[in-house]
Order: sequence, then C-alpha cells, then structure tokens
Amino acid sequence: MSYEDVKKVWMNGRLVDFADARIHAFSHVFHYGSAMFEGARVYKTRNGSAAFRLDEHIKRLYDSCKVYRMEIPYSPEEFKAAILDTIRANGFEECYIRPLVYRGLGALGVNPFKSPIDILIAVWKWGKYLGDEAIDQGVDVCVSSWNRMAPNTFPAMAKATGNYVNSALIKMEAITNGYTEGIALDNSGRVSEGSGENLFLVYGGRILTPPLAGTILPGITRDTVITIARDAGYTVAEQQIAREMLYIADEVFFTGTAAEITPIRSVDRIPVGPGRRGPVTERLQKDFFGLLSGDIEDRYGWLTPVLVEARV
Ligand code: PPE
Repeated sequence: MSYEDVKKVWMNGRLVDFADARIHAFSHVFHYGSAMFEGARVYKTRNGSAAFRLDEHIKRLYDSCKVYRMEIPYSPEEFKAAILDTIRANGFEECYIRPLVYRGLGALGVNPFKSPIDILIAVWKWGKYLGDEAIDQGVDVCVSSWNRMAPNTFPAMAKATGNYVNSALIKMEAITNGYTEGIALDNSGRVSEGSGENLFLVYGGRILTPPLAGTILPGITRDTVITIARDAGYTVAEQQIAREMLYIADEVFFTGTAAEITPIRSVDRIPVGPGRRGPVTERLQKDFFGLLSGDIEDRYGWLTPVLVEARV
C-alpha cells in the first residue's frame, strides 16, 4: 500500500502534513492498545462524493469511548465537520476514513486516566479488502482455531484497537494455511465473525446472522444488510449459529466497511452451495452498491455529501 497521495492528517484540531503525523513512543496507546477507532468509506456517487452512514460511525465511536471512560472533547457535529474537512484537504473523491481517539503521552502504567485523550483522523484510498475478484468470485475461508472474545472480557461492542490482536491471530492463521480469511467461533463454539467482518448465511430460505451478545462488533454494514434485505422482502433473523451450518448453508457472506459484501465460496475447503456467489448475496450486493453509486435512491438518508473539489 502506498500513502503517497495522503496530504493531510487531522491531529487534535489541526491539519498536519502526512510526514508530521507522529505520536510519541511513550504514548499510552502504544503500550496498552488504548484507542477507540472507526472505519467508514466515502464513495463517488453520481451526485458527487458522499460518506456512507457517517453519523452511525460517529455514534459508535462515542459509544466505544463511553465504555472505556474516554470523553471526546468535541461534539459529534464538530467531529463530523473535522472528518469532512480532512477528506476535502486531501481532495479524495473516494476514500477510507479512520478516526482514532487514543490515550496519548502522560504516564505509562495500565491506569489510563493519567494520559490525555488525543484524536486523529486519517483518510486514504483503500481498494477491495479481500482482493479485487472477491466481490464477484467469493473467497475461500477457514474456521479459525482462535475464538472471538468471550462476553465480559473485551467488550465486543466497543471498537478498541486492542481487540485487533485477536483479529490478527485469526487472519495470520488463515493466510498461513492458504485461506483469505478466518471465521472465529465464540467461546461456546457458535459462529461469531471474521477478523474484520460480520457474517451472514442463507439457510432454509432465511437470512441468518449472529446476535449482538458480546462476541461481535455491531457492524454498520451488518445493520445496512439487515435493513435492505428486509426491504427486499427477505426474512432476516439474528440467532445463534452452529459451526456446521457454515458447511450446509446455501450461501455465506461477509459484511464490513472494508469488505463491503463479500461472498464466501468455501469454508474449510467444503464448497458453500455450488461453490460460487449465490442469488441472495448477488441481489443484496446489487441493492447495496446501487445505493453507493447513487443509482438507487437513498431513501434512508445514509449518504452525507462531502463536496470535494477535484484536484487538478
Ligand atoms: N467485525 C469486526 C471485527 C470488524 O473489525 C468490522 C469492521 C466489522 C465486523 C464490520 O463492521 P462495519 O464496518 O461497521 O460494517 N472492520 C473494519 C476494519 C478493517 C481493518 O482491517 O482495519 C472495516 O471494515 O473498516
């Protein structure tokens, strides 16, 4: 990945050059994973650039911070304006948005209260998360030998950077064994989520996804898919899912800001259905990408215009 075209990074209220976007080695976050973060995307729609569900991403960031007793010294509206400024300062018509609220340089030691709350907003161009062909062709995944966090250990509803050491174990094991991604089970052996994606399956004519019960991130793409699937007439249920359902489901797919809607064509080398993207996944992709391109009207109010002046 090259970050050559990233010009500016927002740090504690100032837009600084990419080269100056540094934090001190003694920062609490570096030693203890004490940051809350988000990932959102800006799409180039037929009506101009727009951020997808930015208010919901900001809300989740504030929620994550609330769980970890971190007070953001800005209102959500100010935060949103800062994000839009950062996108415009970089002139990106399409990009990924990564705000971070972290414990900075204060006092090391587990106690985070002695380190200040610092904020940065980074944006960059990020293509297809699981490979260029993944969206059409699907990906080959495994069930991870690593479980997702158990309830009341690491709060799964908070998007904390520290949680991602578990994600990295899932991802590294998958890649090392020749898979694109891993699906983690929860501590009772039921299906949880991918290293950076929520999971859905089509089984018995219904769309199923694991519930918000302390082992998955409350994904915004997950909520989007539940909404557009119901609007398309499908029955969607949030319920516990047995591992073996992954092997006998008609369709399985990932959702996430980075992964968007990515079909899964095999799990542990067992083909999902006929081993390629299924019709329900394709229909949901069509509705989802139609919204993001502006071809389908945004009746949900999910798109925030960015008003980028294209760079010459
Ligand atoms: N679960 C996890 C663990 C997760 O990290 C993500 C997002 C999701 C589910 C889907 O959530 P949402 O984006 O709100 O639909 N993962 C982000 C980070 C990926 C990364 O490698 O960094 C993302 O997709 O932006």
